[in-house]
Amino acid sequence: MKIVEYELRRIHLPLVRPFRTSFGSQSDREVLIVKVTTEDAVIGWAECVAMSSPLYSPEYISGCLETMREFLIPALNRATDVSARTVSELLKPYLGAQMAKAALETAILDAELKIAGISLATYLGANKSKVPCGVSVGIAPSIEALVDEVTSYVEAGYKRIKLKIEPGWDIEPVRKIRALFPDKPLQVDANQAYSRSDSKHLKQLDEFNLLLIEQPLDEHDILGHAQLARIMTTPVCLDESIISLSSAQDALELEATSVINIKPGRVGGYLESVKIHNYCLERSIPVWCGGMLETGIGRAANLALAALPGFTLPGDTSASSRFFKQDITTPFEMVDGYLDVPNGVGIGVVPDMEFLNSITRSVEIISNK
Ligand code: NPG
Repeated sequence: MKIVEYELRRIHLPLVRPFRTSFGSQSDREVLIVKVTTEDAVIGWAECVAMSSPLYSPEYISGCLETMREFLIPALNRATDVSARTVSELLKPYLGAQMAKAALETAILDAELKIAGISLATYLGANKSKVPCGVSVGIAPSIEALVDEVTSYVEAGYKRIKLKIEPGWDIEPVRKIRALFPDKPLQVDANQAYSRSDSKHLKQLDEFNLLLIEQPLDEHDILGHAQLARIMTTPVCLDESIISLSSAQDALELEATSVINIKPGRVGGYLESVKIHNYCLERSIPVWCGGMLETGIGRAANLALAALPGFTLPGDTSASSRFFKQDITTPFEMVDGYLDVPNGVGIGVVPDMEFLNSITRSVEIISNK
């Protein structure tokens, strides 16, 4: 396949409410949308999940744009034939850049699957037509505000609640929510906010029957996570530390994690995600699909992945309305706590161009003619 044009578009979407994590608060989402056009004028779409600033990952939108423009797209353009399966090998000389690489691979995959006439879900190996929805709840201004927010999600039908935690916002909010919803699947996410010396403090979370504690320590502290996992009964789940299949294999072997959050952007794409999924499935390690406040473009592709058999825990696959008043695609609406997996060709959705243009801040075209 030949790609004749890459379009890199920055858009800005307001969030329905501010989203606060241990690394910062955001009230809007800037997104980099990638569009590829093949020589036969087939279009593929993808979303780069990097944030505006390097707070969650070293990658950030301006950096991804530069990496794509200066290195990744020229490398793809030098190849005579490009297919999604060859993208990671072609881009291997350029280190890191998982989010940028994932977006390019996914856009190419979307175009390729449109040509082949199959859906991403089928291609990846999905065995479900709908997936249960979890919701990620930010750090709230007060326990009362948290209770209100969580209650609204429980009433809306969410099957699992994830509470963001940080030092000073952990045991008490979790105690309160657990007391109100004794049977609700509940988990916490620290986004690296603790250190090894907090292990006794974190162990107090064991009394709340949590599904898991996500990324309590620094992303590089695999040993610390293994030590913590030994003393806690709550399963430790890694997110930021898992950037590839091999990092997942190492963390599992070292018993630093017993559950894995798979985020396609963080690991370099959907194909690498399937490899991690397959490795975990063979070993009965549960996995779930993380979220990065995706628009409908990224959400559609995540739903396809979350429909694979090893995704046995609800993911951060929430309805479009969790974050956005208006999505750039037909919104994903939750029915009885589930979202349908798109079954159209490719990722199964396309943006509403009028709305997309209205929220576009810049467009850059890189052609290969
Ligand atoms: O549902 O899309 C969603 C958000 C889920 O909490 C969520 N994502 O650490 O997993 C995370 C967190 C995140 C959000 C990370 C934005 C980075 C950026």
